[in-house]
Amino acid sequence: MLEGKTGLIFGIANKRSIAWAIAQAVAQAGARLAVTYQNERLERKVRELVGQLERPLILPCDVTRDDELDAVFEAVGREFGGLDFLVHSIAYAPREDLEGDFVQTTRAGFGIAHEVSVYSLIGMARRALPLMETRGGGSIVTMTYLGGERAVPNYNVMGVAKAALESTVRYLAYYLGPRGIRVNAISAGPIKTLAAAGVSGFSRMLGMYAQLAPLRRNTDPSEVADTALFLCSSLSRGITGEVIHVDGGYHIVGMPDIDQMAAWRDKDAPE
Ligand code: 0WD
Repeated sequence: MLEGKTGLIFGIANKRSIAWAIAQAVAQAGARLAVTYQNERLERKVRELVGQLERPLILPCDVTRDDELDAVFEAVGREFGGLDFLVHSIAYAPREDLEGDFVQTTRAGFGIAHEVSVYSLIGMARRALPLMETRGGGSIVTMTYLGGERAVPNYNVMGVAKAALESTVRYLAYYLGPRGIRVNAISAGPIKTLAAAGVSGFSRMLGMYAQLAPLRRNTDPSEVADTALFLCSSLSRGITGEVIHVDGGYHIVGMPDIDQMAAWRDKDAPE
């Protein structure tokens, strides 16, 4: 599906990262990849993982640094001569802003959550634009969560950032569409990763999802990766500005089945 295509993936921290599942799926489909790691702390792990792929380009990038973003896109332009797809799988908020009373959200926490998790997508899209135009268009995919549409306990400022991210997807799609570039988001159900560990009560959340989602199980990273593959490929050529939920259908449930809830409470409610 992606034979002869090139992609750039941000957000691999370790083997559990959603970005790593996506990297494997798109590489399997034939794409050549550039990936980034946030800092030296993560470099070794990312090199080990990504070394399994075919001739990867591995570059440092803290997305709060314009010079590092510039260097990544310059290297990709030099090596690949263009870019067909970009995956943004990055988010951050200070831990103290991911629990407790939302009204206590700090100015600094609000700012950093939006800078890292939202503005970074705009900065990447701007730099990707000329590289994608040389290919006659491209596809940009980012990762979001239901906490951007509904209030979810403890997700707090990250939910506000995800709402901004989803709006950013629509604005980017609107402005980049005439240049042949599509921009979409995947709204994934909870998956146990490093970032998820920062959300207070995450394990209980996994239990809830498995009980309440119509598919009655948690989201597997490979399901998210296959959707990303679809969005990066020409199979999705008519789709832009969209948020696709890959969450076992959890987001469509208006009310849980009361009998099932009672059985769950009696038997196997999560700790
Ligand atoms: O349940 C989940 N895991 C879900 C995650 C459900 C729905 C959506 N998502 C989203 C996240 O919000 C994020 O946008 O998926 C995306 C990827 O998250 P992930 O795969 O769950 O988490 P992880 O493996 O930790 O990758 C995110 C990485 C960071 O990891 P840590 O945990 O070290 O903060 O984003 C990177 C970093 O490697 N990152 C940065 N990269 C460059 N510059 C920066 C930065 N400033 N900050 C964080």
